[in-house]
Amino acid sequence: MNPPSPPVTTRQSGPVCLIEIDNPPVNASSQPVRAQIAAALETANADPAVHSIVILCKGRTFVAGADITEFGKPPLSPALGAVCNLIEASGKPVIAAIHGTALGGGCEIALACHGRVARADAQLGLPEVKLGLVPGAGGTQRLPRLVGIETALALVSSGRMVNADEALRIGLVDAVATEDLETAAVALAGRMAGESLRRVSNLPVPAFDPEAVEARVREIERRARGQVSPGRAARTVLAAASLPFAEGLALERATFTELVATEQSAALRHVFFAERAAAKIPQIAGVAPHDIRCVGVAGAGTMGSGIAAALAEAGYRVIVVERGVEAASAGLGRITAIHRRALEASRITEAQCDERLGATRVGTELSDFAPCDLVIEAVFDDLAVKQDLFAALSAIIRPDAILATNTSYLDPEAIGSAATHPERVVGMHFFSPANIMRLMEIVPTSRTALAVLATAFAVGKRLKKLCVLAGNCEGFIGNRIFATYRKQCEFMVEDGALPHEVDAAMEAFGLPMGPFAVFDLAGLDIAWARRKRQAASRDPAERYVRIADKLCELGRFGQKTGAGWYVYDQGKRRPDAGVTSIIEAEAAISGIARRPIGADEIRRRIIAAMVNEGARLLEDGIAQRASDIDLVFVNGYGWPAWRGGPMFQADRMGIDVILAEVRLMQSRDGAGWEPARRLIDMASTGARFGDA
Ligand code: 3H9
Repeated sequence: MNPPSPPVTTRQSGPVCLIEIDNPPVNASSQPVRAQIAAALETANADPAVHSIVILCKGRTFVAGADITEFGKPPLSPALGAVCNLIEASGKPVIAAIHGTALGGGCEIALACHGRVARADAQLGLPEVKLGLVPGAGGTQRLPRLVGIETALALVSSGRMVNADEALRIGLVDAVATEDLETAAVALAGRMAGESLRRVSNLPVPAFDPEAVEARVREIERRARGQVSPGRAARTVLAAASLPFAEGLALERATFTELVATEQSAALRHVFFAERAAAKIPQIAGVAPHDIRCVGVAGAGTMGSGIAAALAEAGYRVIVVERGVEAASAGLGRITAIHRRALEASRITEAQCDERLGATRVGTELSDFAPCDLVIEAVFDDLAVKQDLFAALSAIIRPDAILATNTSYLDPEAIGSAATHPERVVGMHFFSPANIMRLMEIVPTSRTALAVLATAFAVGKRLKKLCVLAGNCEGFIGNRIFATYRKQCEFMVEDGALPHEVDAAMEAFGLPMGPFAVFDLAGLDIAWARRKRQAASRDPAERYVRIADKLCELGRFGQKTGAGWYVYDQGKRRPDAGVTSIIEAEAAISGIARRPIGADEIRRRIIAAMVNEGARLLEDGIAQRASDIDLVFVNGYGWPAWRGGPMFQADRMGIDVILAEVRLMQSRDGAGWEPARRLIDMASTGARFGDA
C-alpha cells in the first residue's frame, strides 16, 4: 500500500514556487496543513531560484476554513494566525489562487497573501460567527484594511459570502481569472516579483464615519437576539481602526479563545455537524434518484404557492392546478407576488423574475399534470380529499412519475394506498411559508421505493432545503413534539403561569416569539378542530386543559380575529384580563391551586416535555438521530441555533435533571407523561444524546 500523500506539496513553474494544499474533502487548515505550509514557505524563501510563491488548492475548493473538529481540543501548533503572519512576512511575494470557497481560515490565508486572484466561480467569506466565533487568524484586522470598516463589519458580523465579482469590486481580490487560475496566479506572481510587497497589516484603515459605524454595531448587537458572536465580531473589526495591528490581533485571538469555549459555539458547531449527518441516509446511499425536471403542485393556497415559487426558484418547470378559474388566478397572484417581492428586494434581477414566472403555468385541469415527473399535493388536509386526488392523478401521470403529499398530520400511507403505484408515493412535508422555511420532513411509507425516497431528498437539496428523514406517525417529528410542548404550556397556564409569562421566559431563552404568541399567529381554530376530532378516542385519564376550547368558543381564534390568548390592538399584542379570568375559573374547576411559576421552571418543563417525546421518537425509529430532532426545531420552529436544539440542551442540563422533571410531570399530569424508556436507560448509564 502506498503511504498517504502529504497534504501540502510544492512544485515549480519557472521561478514561481507553487505550494499546493490537498486535504480532502474541503482542504481545511488542519495541523499538518499548517505545519507544512510554514515549512514550504521557509524553503521557498531560502531558495534563490524562487522569486515568488503561489498558494493554491487541489480538489473542489480553496481552504474552506480551520478544521472545526480541532475546536474544543488543546490547540496544536503552529496556530493558523502564526502561519498567516509568516505568509505576510515572506520576503518573496505570495499569491493566493482561489477557487471554490475560501472561508474562515481559508479567507484569512488569502488576506495574509500579497496578492489574490480568484476564479470566476469562487466565493469568499468569514462565516465564523455562524459557529459562535470571531475569525481567529487575522481576518478581523486585515479585512477592514482592505475593504473598509463598513463593508468588513457587514461581512464579518453576518458571515455572508461574496462571489468573485463582488470580491473584486470591494477590493478583497486583485483579479478574477478569466482563464486558467494557476496560469493567472503565476502571471500575477511574476509581475509582483521584485516589486515592494503590499502587506495588508501595513495599510491604514480607510476613513469612516465613527457615529454611523457605532450605530451599526449597536444594531448588529440588538439583532443578534442573545447570540454573542455577531456583536463581538463587529467590535473586534471596529478595534482595527483604533489599535495598532499587533494589538488588534491580540484582541482577536483573545476573543476567539474566549468564544470557542462557550456553550453558544458548542451549540452552533453541533448544528453544523448535525446538518451534515442529516444528509446521510444509509438506506439510499448509492441509489440513483429519478431525473426530475417538471414538477406539479396540486393546490395554490398559501402552501401550494410557496412550494411552486420555491420550485421555480430552483429551476424546475412548474405546473400548478387549482379548482376553478378564480382560485387559479388567485394562486397565480400569490406566486407572482412572491417572485416580485424578491425582485423588489433586489434579491433577483428582472430577467430572473421573468424566468421564474415563465417557468410556471397555472391551470384548472388535473390533466395538466400529465407531463410531470413529480406532483406534490398541497390541498386541504382531509384524508378523503387527498385520497380522491391521488386516485385521479394515478390515471393521469406517467406510471413512473412520483406523487408526494405535503400533509402535516394525516397518514401518508393511507393517502398513498389510493394511488395505483403506492411505491411511488412519499411525504414531503414543507413548512410555511414554503419558499422561505428551510426545513422539509421527508416521510416514506412502508411501500415507498428507495429510488423515490432518494428523489425526494435530491429535490429537497436542489430546493436548498434542510431535509430530515421522519418516520410515519401523527405529526411526524416536528408537530408530534410540538403537540406535547403545546400541552405542557397549557398545563403551566392552568397551574399558575400567565401566557405572557411563558412567552417572556421562552423569548428570553432566544425564541423570536413565545409559544402563546405563536399559537395566536397560527390560529387556534385548527388545533381546536383536531382536538374535537380526537375527543372520542382520548384517554379519559389524560389531563385535559379546556382553556383553549373556551377561547375558541368565544370566537377568539388568535391574531386573525383580534383576540386569542392575547388581545390585539392594531396588530399590537397585549395580555387580556378576560383571559386571566377564564384561566382562573378553569383552574378552580380542575381543583388546581395556582402558584407562581418562574422562568427557569417554565423552560425546564418545556424542554423536558420535548425531550421525553423526542426520546420516544428515537425509540420508535421515527427520528434517526437526536441531532435530527434538534435540526427540526432550529429550522422549522424558530429555535435559536445557538441553543443547539432541545436534545442538545438536555445533554447540557443533564439527562438525570430531565428525567426528574418528567417524573414530576408523570405524578402531576398523569397518563401520557410517563418517562421514555430511553431516558431511564440513559440516566442509569450516564449516556448523552450526543454520544450516539
Ligand atoms: C475558522 O476558520 C476559524 C478561523 O478563523 C480561525 C482559526 C484559528 N472543518 O458541507 P459539506 C466537512 S472556522 C472540518 O457537506 P459542501 C463536513 O463535516 C471555519 N470539517 O460540503 C463534511 O464531512 P463529512 C470557517 C469540515 O460541498 C465534509 O467536509 N469555515 C469543515 O456542501 C463536506 O462538507 C466554515 O465555517 C471544516 N471547516 O459544502 C466553512 N468544513 O463528509 C464550513 C466542512 O464527514 N464549511 N467539513 O460529513 C462549509 O460551509 C461547507 O462545508 C462548504 C462545502 C461550503 C465548504
